[in-house]
Amino acid sequence: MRPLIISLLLSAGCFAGLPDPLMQADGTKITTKEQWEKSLRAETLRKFRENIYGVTPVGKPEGFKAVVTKEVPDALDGAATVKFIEISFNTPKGERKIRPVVVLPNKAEKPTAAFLLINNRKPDLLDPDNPNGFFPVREIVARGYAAVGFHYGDVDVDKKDGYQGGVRFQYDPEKPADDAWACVAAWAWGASRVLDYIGSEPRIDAKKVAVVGHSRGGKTALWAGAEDPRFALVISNDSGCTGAAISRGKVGESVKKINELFPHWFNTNYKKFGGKEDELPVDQHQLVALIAPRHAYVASAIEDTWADPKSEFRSCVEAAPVYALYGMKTTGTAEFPAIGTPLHTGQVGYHVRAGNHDLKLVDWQNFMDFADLKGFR
Ligand code: GTR
Repeated sequence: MRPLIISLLLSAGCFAGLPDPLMQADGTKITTKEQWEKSLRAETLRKFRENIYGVTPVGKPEGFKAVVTKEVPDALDGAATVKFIEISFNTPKGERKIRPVVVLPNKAEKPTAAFLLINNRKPDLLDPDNPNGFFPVREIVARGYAAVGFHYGDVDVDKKDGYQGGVRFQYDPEKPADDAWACVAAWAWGASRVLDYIGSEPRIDAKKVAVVGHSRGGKTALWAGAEDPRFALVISNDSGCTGAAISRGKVGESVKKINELFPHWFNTNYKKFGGKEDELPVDQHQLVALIAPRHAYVASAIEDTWADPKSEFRSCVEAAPVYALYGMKTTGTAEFPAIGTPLHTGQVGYHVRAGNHDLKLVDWQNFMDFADLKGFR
């Protein structure tokens, strides 16, 4: 007979040893949402800040202004109004600007829900006159939603040696502290600033904003949702390592690899955990849990083995105990679904599609189906 502990580990599969999202430092488990909200949620968030994404030093900045620089009332053959916005604010080292594009459905009779895309690819994907599946504004507007997008490069520079060109440098010293915010946290902070502007846009219902990101943008969307409870829905597409995918037992990209390839995305403390995932005080299912009781959505592509679809799905399953405190389920099943069979019945949606690493129209159609079902429209 195997010793009990080994049997338990084997029966739990390769995700054995995950931190229990309900466990407190004193070794007892919480049982109510009040306990989660009063202390354990903050403690979990603190661990993610300290060990992975970093501590963000500022909220809505001084001198925050948002102006419409151009407005096209009859864009997309009359289906939409497009507004080009310039957000500006002061930092200890000068001004910075974020320039979102806002596409509003003309047929709407009341303020609509919106999808806010963190664009980590070419800026021209945000151009409403450039039809593309990464930011399919025509389709979003046709379904009665507003589409808002901003380029992450407005906030921070996605380069190993880009520190001095980004917003972090405008607030932080020459050499950032080991737990200081890194790029992902800075981009997430930028998404919150765009949400600040959305609060003043009369044609959008700011209580119904979904933050969306793909890949590094998907990691950013999750962190934005964890840090900013104003996001009602948090959507991560193919976010993989240090996004939705659980790090323990993950295949494809590892903590070690991501820190080597992209040291600027996460803080210095995170570098200690390369090859030592078991020593991380948290794992990524707890990031999904930080979004509770709000809606979350994780999407994967079956050929994207670098991101690891099964580990992405697993975080939705392992976040379930926190959603259960609210009487809610996440995906409602621990069984990995078939391609093209989205799981949309719970508070956390999931789908895996055919093909490789990308954000496509079919992903968006699923996000909008989910939002429709959850009363965003
Ligand atoms: C990959 C990287 C991933 C992912 C992606 C992207 O090469 O290893 O973590 O974020 O890039 O952002 O496109």
